[in-house]
Amino acid sequence: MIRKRTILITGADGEVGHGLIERLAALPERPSIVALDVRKLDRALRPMVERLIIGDILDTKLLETLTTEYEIDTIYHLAALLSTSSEFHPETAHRVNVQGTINLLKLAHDQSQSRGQAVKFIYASSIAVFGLPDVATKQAAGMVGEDQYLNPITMYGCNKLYCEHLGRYYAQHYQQLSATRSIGVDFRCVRFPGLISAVTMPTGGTSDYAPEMIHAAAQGKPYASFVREDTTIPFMAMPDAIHALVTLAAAPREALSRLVYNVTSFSRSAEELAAMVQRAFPQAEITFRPSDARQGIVDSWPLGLDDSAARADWGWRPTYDADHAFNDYLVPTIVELYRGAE
Ligand code: AKB
Repeated sequence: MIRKRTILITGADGEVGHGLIERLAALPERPSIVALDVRKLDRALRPMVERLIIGDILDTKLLETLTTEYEIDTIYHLAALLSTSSEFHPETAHRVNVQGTINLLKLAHDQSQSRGQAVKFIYASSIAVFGLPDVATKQAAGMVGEDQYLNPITMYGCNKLYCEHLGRYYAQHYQQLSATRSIGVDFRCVRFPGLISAVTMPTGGTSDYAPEMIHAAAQGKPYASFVREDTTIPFMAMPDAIHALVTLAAAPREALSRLVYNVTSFSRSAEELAAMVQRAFPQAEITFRPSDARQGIVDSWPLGLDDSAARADWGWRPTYDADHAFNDYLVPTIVELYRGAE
């Protein structure tokens, strides 16, 4: 049987999955996409994919069936339980975030053997892999490089950091003692900052105060931020996150000096974000009611990321700085979104 060459996207109905499907479906060559998610895919995206599978990345039978039907040349592995949700269900998070990733790395390996070519494995990691011990250290550290402060304090952060190592293991050492060496998992990973989409809302993250603030204002709802005014972490507008994934996937392997890259766009405090939201929506009611637990998590994440390796190796540049993101992407798109909902 001739198998159809395809791209597999896990977590396809999540925030990043939405933007990625739209971006890939708009390419002139219109690649075949198999979308996998535990939820139904947004109706608007369904015509853009070859096949939608409602299923679990822990279901190895399902994954095996996929490999017999399709020649998967690229996997975008986006499915995960985010940081706040993972703290409520740490063992479940470990299963989904770690065992789910191993299942997909194994699938990538098996596919590479059957097609005789490496399979690209694009992995979405996070600033949650970092763990700064206190706010004074965070202030002093400033922009953090890929190999610094890797002491995550959340299950999600531990899972992401370990999966980065698993990616390296499957890419470079898997089956190192067997007679036939693995052809290859071409593992490539970006560490995202907090992401802000104008068209979807995150669920269960700890950087969610930024998107929640702006979406609430656009709907005329009051918003109480769960972090302090001075809380600062890096952010990125969703189109730049998609741009990072597809640019890294397209980069020639020999240009990549690392497997894991920081990417970032702008760092702003919660108070600065609130001021930007208020300028766009003067009626916005934003207050600050920090929660100790979630505050502690964001305080352990860096103020900013050093993404110079991504810039040097594969030409990474965000399109949106903070003003451009607010004025030309977030505000106009969100206004349109909720106008449609009236
Ligand atoms: C979260 O808050 O858990 C995510 C992330 C920073 O990875 N948005």
